[in-house]
Amino acid sequence: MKSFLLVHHFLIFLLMFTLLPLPYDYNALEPHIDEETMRLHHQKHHQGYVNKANQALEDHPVWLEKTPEDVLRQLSHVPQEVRTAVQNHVGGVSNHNFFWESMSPQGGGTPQGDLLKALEKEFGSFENFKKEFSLAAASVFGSGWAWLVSDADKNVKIVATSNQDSPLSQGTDKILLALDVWEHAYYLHYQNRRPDYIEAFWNVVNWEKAQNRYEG
Ligand code: MN3
Repeated sequence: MKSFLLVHHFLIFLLMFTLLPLPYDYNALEPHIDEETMRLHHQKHHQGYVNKANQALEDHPVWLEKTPEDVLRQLSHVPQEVRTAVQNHVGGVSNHNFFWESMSPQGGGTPQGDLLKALEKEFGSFENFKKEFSLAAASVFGSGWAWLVSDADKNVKIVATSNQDSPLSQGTDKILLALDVWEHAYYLHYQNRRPDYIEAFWNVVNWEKAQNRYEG
């Protein structure tokens, strides 16, 4: 009986979302994204979403067995009494996971290969894609996200979402890039100048990761 209880508690412990470590140091994206913003954003904001996502699903452990991405893809099947909390907080967990990986200290430049061809086909040129993505990110009213996604036929598309809504809940096949345009993502360094922050993102954007996702 005692060992059963121990095993039970151990399993409960494992059935939780966790805060993934950043794939680089907090100061690695300086001067484009400053260390203090990165630290607060990851340790306080992202951690907060992890905690609240676990709370929201504590009475529905079957959903904690899934990845945050699978939960969001199946959002319409989440029990209704926790669906909004899951949309917000599991969304916050997953969206930030994509965001950290969308940046790299070795980032910037242009994509290559099939992804570059797909962007040129859809937007005419890479420069025009950048312009349209920046405009979509700058135009999000209030808090939200800009995304580069691809569908099952490998067509690329720019999407904007509000709050912590994920394109995965809207039938998107793959997320290639995520840009957080909540004020907490830039206010300490850029204050109200969201367009300057968006411009800085292009200096650290992780095209290698986006290409791997697109081709994978
Ligand atoms: Mn954020």
